Amino acid sequence: MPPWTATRIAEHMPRFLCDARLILVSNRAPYIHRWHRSAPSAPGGGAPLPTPRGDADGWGVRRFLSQISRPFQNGNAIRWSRPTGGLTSALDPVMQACHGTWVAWGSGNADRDTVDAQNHVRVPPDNPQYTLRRVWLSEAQVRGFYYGFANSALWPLCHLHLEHVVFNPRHWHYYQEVNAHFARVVAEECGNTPALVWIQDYHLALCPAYLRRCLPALAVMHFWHIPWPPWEVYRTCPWRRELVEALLGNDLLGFHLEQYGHNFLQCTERVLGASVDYDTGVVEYQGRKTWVRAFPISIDAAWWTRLASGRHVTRRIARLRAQPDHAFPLLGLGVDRLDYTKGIVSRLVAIERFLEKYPEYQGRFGFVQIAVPSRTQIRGYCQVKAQVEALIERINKRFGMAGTTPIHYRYEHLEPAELAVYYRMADVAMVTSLYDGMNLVAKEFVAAQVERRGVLICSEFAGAAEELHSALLINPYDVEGMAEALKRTLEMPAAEKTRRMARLQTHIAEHNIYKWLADIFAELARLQKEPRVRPVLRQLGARHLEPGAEVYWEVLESQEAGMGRPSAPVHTITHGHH
Ligand code: GDG
Repeated sequence: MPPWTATRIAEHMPRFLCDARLILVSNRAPYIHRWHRSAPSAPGGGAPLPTPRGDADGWGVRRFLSQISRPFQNGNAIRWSRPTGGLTSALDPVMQACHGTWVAWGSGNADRDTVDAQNHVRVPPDNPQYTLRRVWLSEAQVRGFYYGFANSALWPLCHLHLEHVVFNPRHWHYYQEVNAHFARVVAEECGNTPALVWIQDYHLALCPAYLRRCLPALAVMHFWHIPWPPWEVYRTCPWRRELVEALLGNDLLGFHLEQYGHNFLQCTERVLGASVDYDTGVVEYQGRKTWVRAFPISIDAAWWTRLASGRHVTRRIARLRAQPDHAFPLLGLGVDRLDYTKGIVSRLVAIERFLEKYPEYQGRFGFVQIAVPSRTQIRGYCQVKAQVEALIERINKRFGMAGTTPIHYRYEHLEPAELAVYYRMADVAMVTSLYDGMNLVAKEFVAAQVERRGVLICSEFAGAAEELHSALLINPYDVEGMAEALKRTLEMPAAEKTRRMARLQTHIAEHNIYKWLADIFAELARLQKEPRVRPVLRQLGARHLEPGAEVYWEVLESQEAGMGRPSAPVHTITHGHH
């Protein structure tokens, strides 16, 4: 079967949904409007702004000309932008195809100026296809809900970093309040028409329960983008009962790995005494069933390969290579949000050990660390930034020579085209997460390796390691082992590098983000056929079909014919996280 593409998935969505509307719910929005200081040629006029960097990649910021009542104020203009996170760009074509509604926080300073009375704005702004419903949060809510409970309690808890966990009742209060607010908005959007609600991530754990209370018959599913911790860690949470109980408001709950799903099932059993069938991945609680499944997320691999193959990228590589900071015969790369879970400190310590142990590489091996500013209002993030920067200074002092230093540090947000330059140019990429749900950077590096010269070093504690078998897997707690892996990589014969990279590329070309979507919707279709499934979920498709027709579509048919891998129920422990 040819790989899944945006077009193919878009063609299938309406068939799957029949006349039910897809309502996607996430904290981050797919489009953001901001005021920009500019000198407009004529108010409301369409004179193009200079093309911003990266515009050619579909990521640029363009002037927003339609649907706004006040496009200019005191020489300011509203522009819109698209965050490029894998998730928003993958789900956008799906929403465009099925014309659903996306509910998300309006965080841009011009977001309120661009919505109608129902807080709706049609997007994409230059070719409206679906509705974005913006949710407004106060500053106190953002602090308590986003920086507080979501990122100071749930994030470190799920990543096993108990030293960073803050359980603060005020944060919890705001988390409940914001989740209830999201649920109210979603319920309003559902109205009386058939809908499928799809919630994203750990910011909205309570949303399914709140929704279930007001709309008991609604079909609700959820994807959890980070790990789910084992019971021994999860039990430290004062609200352990409320969280799992709320997530059982979902009909289908997806994780990246079977292990995370297994942990979740165990927590429902221990906290709630729910009845769990580990073989089928079904948990039953208070007369309702939730199906827990593993769907490893991926990237739009073809998009990254195209981007990295562009002439702009080739020219930029040549220019960068001419600079002393990038002129090393061997170049390593790290790309991360500056987050303590990504193991940047361990990675730098390993590089230091490598240069110390193998002095012949001093002056021959350089490393580019791209660190994207992230959650800078949280103490743990400031601490890790200080550690990373102190370590880089130390390494550069120790091993710098002849006007160059081994570590080149960029603390900034780059455009995807610039990321593609680094991905393609690097001889080795180091993904050293201490724990990571999946890690999309590992997959993007593979997709952008046009010449197949580079090697991926990947932490065995990143979800990506379960799929990327031809990477060099390392333990980020083992500094000596990482230093040795780096040496092995740099000395690996070219043929072996190409062979390994080709295998990785074949894998991600097939297991791309669109296959992830197809697998999730195929599983929903499969559940609708389950005799034990409650009628509510079944009616999503069945209600709208011709009598006798079945909710079959291509993925399901091919999987049943043994051509595809059906998504496995969560029942075995295959991943060695601890
Ligand atoms: C969470 C889970 C899971 C990075 N620097 C820039 C930039 N990026 C983009 C990358 C990549 C994304 O950010 C990072 O994704 P990761 O998966 O590596 O990590 P998290 O942000 O922690 O994501 C993770 C993911 O959710 C999806 O489920 O894989 O395990 O932790 O796409 O390209 N993008 C731009 N400029 C940068 O400088 N534009």
